[in-house]
Amino acid sequence: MAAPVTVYGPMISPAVARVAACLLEKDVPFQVEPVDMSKGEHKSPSFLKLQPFGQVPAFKDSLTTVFESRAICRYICDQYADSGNKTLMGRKEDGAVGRAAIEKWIEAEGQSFNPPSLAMAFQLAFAPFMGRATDMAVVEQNEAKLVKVLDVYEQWLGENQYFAGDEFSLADLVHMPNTDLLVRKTNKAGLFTERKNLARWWDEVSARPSWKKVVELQNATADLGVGLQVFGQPASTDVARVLTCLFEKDLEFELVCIDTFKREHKLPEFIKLRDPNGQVTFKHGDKTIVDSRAICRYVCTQFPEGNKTLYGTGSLERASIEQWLQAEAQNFSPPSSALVFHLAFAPHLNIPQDHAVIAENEKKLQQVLNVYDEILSKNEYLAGDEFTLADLSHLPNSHYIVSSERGRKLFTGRKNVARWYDQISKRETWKQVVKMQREHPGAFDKAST
Ligand SMILES: N[C@@H](CCC(=O)N[C@@H](CS)C(=O)NCC(=O)O)C(=O)O
Repeated sequence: MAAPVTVYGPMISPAVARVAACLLEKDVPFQVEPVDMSKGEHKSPSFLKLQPFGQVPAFKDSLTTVFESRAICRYICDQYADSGNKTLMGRKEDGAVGRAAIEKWIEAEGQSFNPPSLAMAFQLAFAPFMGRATDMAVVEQNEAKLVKVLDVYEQWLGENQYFAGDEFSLADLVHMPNTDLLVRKTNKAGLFTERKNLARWWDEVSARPSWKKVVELQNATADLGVGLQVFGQPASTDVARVLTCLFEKDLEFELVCIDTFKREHKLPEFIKLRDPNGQVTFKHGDKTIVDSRAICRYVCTQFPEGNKTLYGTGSLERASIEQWLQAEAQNFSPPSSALVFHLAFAPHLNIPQDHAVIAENEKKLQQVLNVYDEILSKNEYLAGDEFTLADLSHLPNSHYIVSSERGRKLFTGRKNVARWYDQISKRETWKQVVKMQREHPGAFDKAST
């Protein structure tokens, strides 16, 4: 038997994962030769001898070298026919008809499924890690194409357990890497999980030991980090709150910029006037949390490193922080969110300012800030002499309010509040968020176009 087998490329590449999954199904031992794509190793003369287009994966055993992930999989099935899963490429007794039943879906995957699903996975899962902005227009165009393909799949999988009939085959396997990326690394899982038959199929195929091992190998090389993801626009106050907390905790994360401003009628939701969940989604591995303050609490309790006093160290401190976090959410946020919208956003969006709403909420916020001023005359920060989540939580709305002259007076007119805001807004972590807001202007961007 030909051995040893080498697969060249990073495991997080879906095409590399496809080959690894096939080798695992076929029980063929292999080694992975890392190719550092960030250093352009896939374009080096030695790699081009294995893969003339300079793409991963490449494959080598003692008999030959092969490139193109699907061609590699077919070769593995033929060359290692007697090993592992012997029906991956059909049963011998089913002959050409059985093979054709598999081949047609491998082609459908390569021609119809792969282009849009890979484009989406690239934009949503890879681009942020490469320091590139997600191009939502590309995502939308490809989603429209993918939906049509998935509608066909949904119907087919309603009548067939697997793509080629009753047995798991290479036809299923080739679809798995891109599906896995979209389900686990983006907010587009619903494309699969909300289609009954596709969801059933995905549950079954992704539970196979071979695929679990691929995921394990991907996690071990951790190419896409530990799996902290924030979905939303930094310009959103909820997103800004979460980003500041992640920076304070010195955590690496992936930001997936979702364009929540697309439909203008949804704009008021942006500042959370009605939507209790706000505009941010946070993922940590399999966990998903949607409330910005709940996310901050989770991050602080889950990750002890970074700013260690952000959420207090004892129960008394924690209680004190909690009472101000509640005050922010219950008393400060409603009037300040209304003012953020009418004072900071409406002028940029050519929406008429509602002066009655401004006056009403200004009055409410004045009362809240009077209490704050009193407290801040005794304490440096809201919960004592240390900057905590309680202060942090106030930053996003305060920032937008002080950006207007009328709003600024609410802060500068109160000596202790002014001193406090000046201090907390100078934190490096917050400056980083403001910089991100400038780079991803969101609604402000739409307003200027
Ligand atoms: N059709 C090829 C596609 C391989 C491919 O797109 N590889 C990507 C990584 S997933 C790559 O190497 N991209 C770098 C480049 O094209 O320069 C296959 O299935 O092997």
